[in-house]
Amino acid sequence: NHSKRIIYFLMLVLLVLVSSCKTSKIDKTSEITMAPNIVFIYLDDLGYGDLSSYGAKGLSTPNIDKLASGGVKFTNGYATSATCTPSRYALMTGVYPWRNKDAKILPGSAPLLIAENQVTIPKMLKEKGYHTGIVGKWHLGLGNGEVDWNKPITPGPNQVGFDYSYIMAATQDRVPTVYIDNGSVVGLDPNDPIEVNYDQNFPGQKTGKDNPELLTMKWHHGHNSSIVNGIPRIGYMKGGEKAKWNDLEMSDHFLAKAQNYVKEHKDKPFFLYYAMQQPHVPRTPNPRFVGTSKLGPRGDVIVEADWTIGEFIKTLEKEGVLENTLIVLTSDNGPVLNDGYYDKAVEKNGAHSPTGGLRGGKYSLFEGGTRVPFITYWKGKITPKVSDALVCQLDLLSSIASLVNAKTTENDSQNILSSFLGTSKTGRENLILEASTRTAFREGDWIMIPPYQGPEINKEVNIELGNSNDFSLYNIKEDHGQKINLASTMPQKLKEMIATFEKIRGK
Ligand code: NG6
Ligand code: CA
Repeated sequence: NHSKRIIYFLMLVLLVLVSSCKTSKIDKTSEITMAPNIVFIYLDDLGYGDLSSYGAKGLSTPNIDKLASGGVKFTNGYATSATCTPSRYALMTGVYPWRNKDAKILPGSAPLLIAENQVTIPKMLKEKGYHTGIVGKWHLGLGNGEVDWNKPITPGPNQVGFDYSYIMAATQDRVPTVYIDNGSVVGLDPNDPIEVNYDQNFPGQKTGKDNPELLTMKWHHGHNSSIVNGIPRIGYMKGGEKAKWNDLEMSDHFLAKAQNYVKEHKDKPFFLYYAMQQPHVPRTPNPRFVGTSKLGPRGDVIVEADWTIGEFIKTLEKEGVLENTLIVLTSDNGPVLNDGYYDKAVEKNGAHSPTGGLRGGKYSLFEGGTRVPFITYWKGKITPKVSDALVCQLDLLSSIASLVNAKTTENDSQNILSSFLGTSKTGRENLILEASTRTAFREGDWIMIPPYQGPEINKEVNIELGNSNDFSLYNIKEDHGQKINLASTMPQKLKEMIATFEKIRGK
């Protein structure tokens, strides 16, 4: 009897142990799958071929390559658009930017493009208990019209989902050339107020156009208004002397903010949108990085960005959150060599192909405009692989919603979480690509570009835009560089492509 009791007791203990073990396992996985930290590392104008893991020549990006080889490296990853503002709009909202007529490259004085009642990734994550932050380039407009840069600037990122924001308003080549911390210009002296104007100069202010003797970087086209740190910019700015950023320190500056953000928020799920400025113009590598590539400043700032990302990853590791963080690294649009300054990007390019052999580049409706490096990395969770799945930044909203179990109504943004995590080979079926409001259509291995009026080439930047009097049809699997137009030899395929495109896009 006594030994029977002991056996019963032991069995009970075993049962309790087994079941507690089981539940703790479930809890653990649900913890991991439900609320990982999410980090977007978003580069500016980084082309499909600009990383060594994507075939770059004359520069090396070991830190990003480590993410690529330890995560999913996509070969068919897209920004929605061939310029910045529309791509960022789509990334944040999951809405095709051509649905919003104002989603074009914005001046630094433009009003907020995202409606305050619109769904955004940070808003959706906030509802799930995340802390949300943005560090870096915003370029989605600020305020409701006239912005007074000397008062709290609102609405902005903090009104569309971000608990924390530390940003530059537009681009590195646009005024105001100041950092904005949760809506307030950093280091602003009230006795030296800032004024910004995109139409006319302020009396007596020097400009790149009239004062070439003051310039340390020469402008090639555009970029001849106010001079800041010897660099002529787009737009006019007056005052705010002490608040002006230091271009050479920008990468270190944003890095420190991103690192601090992780340190401060590591105990709770967080979402960080880390929007880097490289390799957009003006290319101003910190002196530590000058000459680190064979490509001049454009290559040097890519190396700088890579180092910076390495430091950031080290912080995630040191703070003990790397294994619970999903990292998405990609770029807002394709590459450009000369985007308005003489900086030797063209002369020193050598055998490097910034688009990785894709046709066109930034501003183009050809693939070089929108197909970009795209990497997802989640240590211990994502199995390394190269994926050919068709994925777009547009889909991050619905896919992340699915990851964190949030409600979303799928519209333009599709839930392709399994593709992003590398467990499915099929991404979306088709995608509308956009370049300066013109649109093209990809489905399967095919791309159709409708006829558009306008120059074939933007001569200033020397990029083919994708304008043509006739329809174009390419099989990009067999014809990586979109050289062979099959529109007239495959009329049935063309017809089908046009029909599906028009159904989505509207006539
Ligand atoms: C263009 C600028 C270009 C760049 C671009 C925006 C001129 C002539 N060109 O208007 O230099 O700033 O806007 O780039 O001003 S983006 O990546 O933010 O879309
Ligand atoms: Ca860009």
